[in-house]
Amino acid sequence: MTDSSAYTPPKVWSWDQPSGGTFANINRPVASPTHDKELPVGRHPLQLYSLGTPNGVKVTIMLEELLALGHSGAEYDAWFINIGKGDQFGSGFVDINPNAKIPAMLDRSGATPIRIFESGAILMHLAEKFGELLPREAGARAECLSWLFWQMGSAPFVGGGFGHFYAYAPTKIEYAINRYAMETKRQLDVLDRRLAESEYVAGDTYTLADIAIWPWYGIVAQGKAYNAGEFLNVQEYTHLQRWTAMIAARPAVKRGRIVNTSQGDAATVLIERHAASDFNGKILG
Ligand SMILES: N[C@@H](CCC(=O)N[C@@H](CS)C(=O)NCC(=O)O)C(=O)O
Repeated sequence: MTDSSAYTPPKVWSWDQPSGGTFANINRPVASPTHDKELPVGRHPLQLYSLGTPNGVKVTIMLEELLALGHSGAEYDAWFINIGKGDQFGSGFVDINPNAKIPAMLDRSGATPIRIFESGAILMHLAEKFGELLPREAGARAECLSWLFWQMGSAPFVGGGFGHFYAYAPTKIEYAINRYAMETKRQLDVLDRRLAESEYVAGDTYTLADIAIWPWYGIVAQGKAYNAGEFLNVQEYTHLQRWTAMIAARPAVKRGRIVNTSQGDAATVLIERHAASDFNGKILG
């Protein structure tokens, strides 16, 4: 790494050094697959290729909620994609997500398999397929989708911005940490104000907006992201705290949040999920 205060960008950027920091080994400026690898396919209509990160957990919570609502067509196989080892760059994965990031899904319930990538698109696909968790009335639907797209556009400032510079970057850069801490706190305030006036994010019912937002902002509010609870003073967002605890208590959320996780006590993680019985014996916190 060069001293950032002395850095003058060259005329044309080139990839001649690792960027440094956690995850530097998987960062590349190209999108092609790195190796041939077919994806496994299980017996259920929905095949999920993912990891238990906030973006991955959105989808497993959604699926567990749909199953809890009685939709057996939402049965799924959740395969573990180890992004630290580059599984997302295998040819089979890139075939279903040209952006090479988890989560990606294959809906094999029809005559022709449908690929879906981007967690927000997956949530919408599932909501529309089963007629759940996305209101039909125009105003309520617009509110719900507005919050879904707010989450999709905002969270990269938290993860790729604040989380990267506060927790993962090889050096602590005050300018970058200040910039992204300010934006992260602004976003937490957006949610706190909304949740002061509304029980759930999109109104008085639980929707896919809560499912999209909780794995990011609920986890930040619990102080479990980037070890930054104190730094961001998350306890000051009292309405966000109320909502975070309420969503965390849902049985489907407790199940969905452990799918495709591998780190921690064996009783608290579920590396792959292929049947409801896979949760038997797990401690769901
Ligand atoms: N906008 C995408 C973001 C997906 C994303 O950033 N996935 C991360 C994990 S949370 C990933 O796969 N990273 C691996 C990589 O960048 O190579 C979505 O919501 O689906």
